[in-house]
Amino acid sequence: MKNDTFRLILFFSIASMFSCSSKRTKDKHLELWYDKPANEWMTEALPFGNGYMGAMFFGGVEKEQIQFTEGTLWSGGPRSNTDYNYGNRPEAWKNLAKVRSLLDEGKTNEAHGLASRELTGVIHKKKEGAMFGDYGAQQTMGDLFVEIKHTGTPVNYKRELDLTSGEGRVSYEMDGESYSRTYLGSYPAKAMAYRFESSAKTNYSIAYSSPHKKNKEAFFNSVYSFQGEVEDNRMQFETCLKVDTDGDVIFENEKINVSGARYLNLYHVAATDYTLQFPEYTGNDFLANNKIALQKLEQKSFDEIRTIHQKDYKNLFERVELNLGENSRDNIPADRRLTEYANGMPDPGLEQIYFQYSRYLMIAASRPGTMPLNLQGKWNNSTNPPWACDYHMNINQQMLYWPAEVANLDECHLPLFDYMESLVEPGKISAKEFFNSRGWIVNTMNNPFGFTAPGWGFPWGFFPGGAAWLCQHVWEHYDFTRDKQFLEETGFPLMKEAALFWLDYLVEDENGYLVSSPSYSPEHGGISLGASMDHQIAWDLLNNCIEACNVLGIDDEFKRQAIKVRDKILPPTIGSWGQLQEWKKDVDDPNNKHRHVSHLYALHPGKQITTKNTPDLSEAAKVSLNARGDSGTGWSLAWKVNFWARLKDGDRAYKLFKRLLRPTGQKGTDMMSGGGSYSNLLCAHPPFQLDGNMGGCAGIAEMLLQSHTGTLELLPALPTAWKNGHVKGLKARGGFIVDMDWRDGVLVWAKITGNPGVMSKYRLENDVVEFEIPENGNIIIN
Ligand code: FUC
Repeated sequence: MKNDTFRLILFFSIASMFSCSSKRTKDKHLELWYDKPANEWMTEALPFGNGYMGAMFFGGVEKEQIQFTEGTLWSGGPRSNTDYNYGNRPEAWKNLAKVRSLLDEGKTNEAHGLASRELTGVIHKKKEGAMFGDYGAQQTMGDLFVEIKHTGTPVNYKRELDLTSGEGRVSYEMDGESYSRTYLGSYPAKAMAYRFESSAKTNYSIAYSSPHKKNKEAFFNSVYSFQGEVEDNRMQFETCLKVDTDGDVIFENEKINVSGARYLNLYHVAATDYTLQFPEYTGNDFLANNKIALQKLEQKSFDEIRTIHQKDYKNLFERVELNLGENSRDNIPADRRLTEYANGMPDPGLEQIYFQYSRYLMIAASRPGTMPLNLQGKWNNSTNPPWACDYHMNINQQMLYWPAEVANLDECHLPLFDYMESLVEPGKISAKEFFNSRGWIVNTMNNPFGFTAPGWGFPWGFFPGGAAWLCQHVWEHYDFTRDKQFLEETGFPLMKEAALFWLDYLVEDENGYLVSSPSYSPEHGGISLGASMDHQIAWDLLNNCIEACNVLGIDDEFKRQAIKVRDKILPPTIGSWGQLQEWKKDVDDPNNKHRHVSHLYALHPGKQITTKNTPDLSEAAKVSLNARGDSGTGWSLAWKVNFWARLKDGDRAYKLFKRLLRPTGQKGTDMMSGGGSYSNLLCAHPPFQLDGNMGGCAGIAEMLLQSHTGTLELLPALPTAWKNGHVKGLKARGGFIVDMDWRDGVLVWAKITGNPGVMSKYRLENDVVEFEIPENGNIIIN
């Protein structure tokens, strides 16, 4: 960067004098609504949650179904089988040298055979057909069915999710009477709350249906309680419903019958005996937990509970506003909007709903003290869900949290860090058993019971880079929040311990570079000596460790070592057809369309490749991306949105984003190349996976604001379609908050808020401007 392109400016402006956004009113149209009940759980029902529990409501007129679960409810683990060994294969490392030498000799098939036999994790299946054995799977807790005893034809039916207040609703009229329902998940109350209202006195019948064994069922003092257990590991749980109504209540034949009610409030809690604590993962006093939650609800009205919920929700949700253009289609049901959008109808309102929906879902499912988001967030209706509804570390888990910082929800990131901390102890054992190395690892598939070993199938399961990739999240959390205490106490210890593995694992090749052997570019291309993704992840982790040492002023010896190793890692390489090589060997196939694009990690979410600092590598990334094409599963499309945004091609990113919004049904989609959105706007891998929603949200932010180079890049990849717009509250690395207005594709106003005295740079097109945050806490650009 030439010096003359810098200007040091200090702004002491009065924000409101220039603020275009001050005239703005809050967006009222953040609502997904439908004119009919849902038939299908996955594609139509609407999600809500309180962080701990996730639920979906269908909105049936005569019978409401509320499917729910609690994040800790799992089968498998140490209590399911005395042989459960966290996946580890004792002393598997004794085969490592042989696998490496076979790879050195080019005997790939033999290396694959040996690694498949010896470097894979172990699960035990007690039953034929038990897909995940003692690895287990996330479990639905069951369904609540509420029969509304009326007959007739509903008119003015509406089923909606209101993102501005964080609640779901159903309303209709029948025979001249009006009926309405409200659903919310309250994090402060640790409860879900449902309200049924009607102008006529109404009778209801409420039943809970559980796929799990019942130990005890009772109805006492208006509280229904069901205690049960998961069959294979005897994990205990309880779910309770507290009934509050102006009608009469009796409990008979396992049903709560309510008669003559104008209102019926149901307060719903659930807990298990699980604790996130290696090695037993048990001991939570779930009965006491539920009792306390119910006691806290005791003195409160539904409206009070609702007010507390909305305050908590809005405190997070309202931090970010996004306006991408005219929102004139909010009078149309979301399923129709989606179809018409795919048929070419511009709908910036739907695009902004998509962005805010992800933020809504994160607030609903990932709050301090809860389990982290899993593949389906906290929404799972099965005892045998796809991929166990687990924590997948070769793209999915990380993507789930991509929007956390930039979309101004950094508290929602914390459950991931608690989970990571719980993986260190088992992950160290796995590192020792499989690789005889220091440090902690995780591989592709992870459960809540410390399964940190490679998966039990080599091609998809071997990915020791998982922990290092997760560590990018703790570094980013620091970089966005500048919370040094977090870095010192939580972030750096995790990062350093993960780095130790790489210091031991990388081996020197014939040219003196450090390479990863054996390695597997996630789920693609076979066993290899030198998958680029491993090198890029290790580089990123060591680079962040070095920065962390500088920030904290500690650990000089480790820092020296980290620098030495980082600078010897085989760098990203350009291959024979101009592509970025996926492996050390130049063997990429230009016709390959695989959904994983792992070798572009350095471009996103990493920062080793940038358009400005490494233009040739960035061109090569473009070549690779063009070859892979514009199709993909849900998360694959979302990743491509982010890649193209980093390549500063807003129109291409937007094209991919539109594909992510392509309507798709439960059937007629292809498992491995599908992608798109169901009518409830949940992302279709297919089937439903939440990662695509979150990746898409992060991709939108990435088009509007980037900060990975240390410079705040304002509107770096604005698509032509988003001609005029406004965003408030996006976060940038360095602890900044950015608001922007643009007209005809050009920034007309921006405000950067930060701590007084903090200096940084912003880039607007080709101009780079240095700034220092003045006393009033912000600078205005116009
Ligand atoms: C990875 C991906 C699959 C799927 C699974 C949950 O293994 O390769 O496409 O998303 O995670």
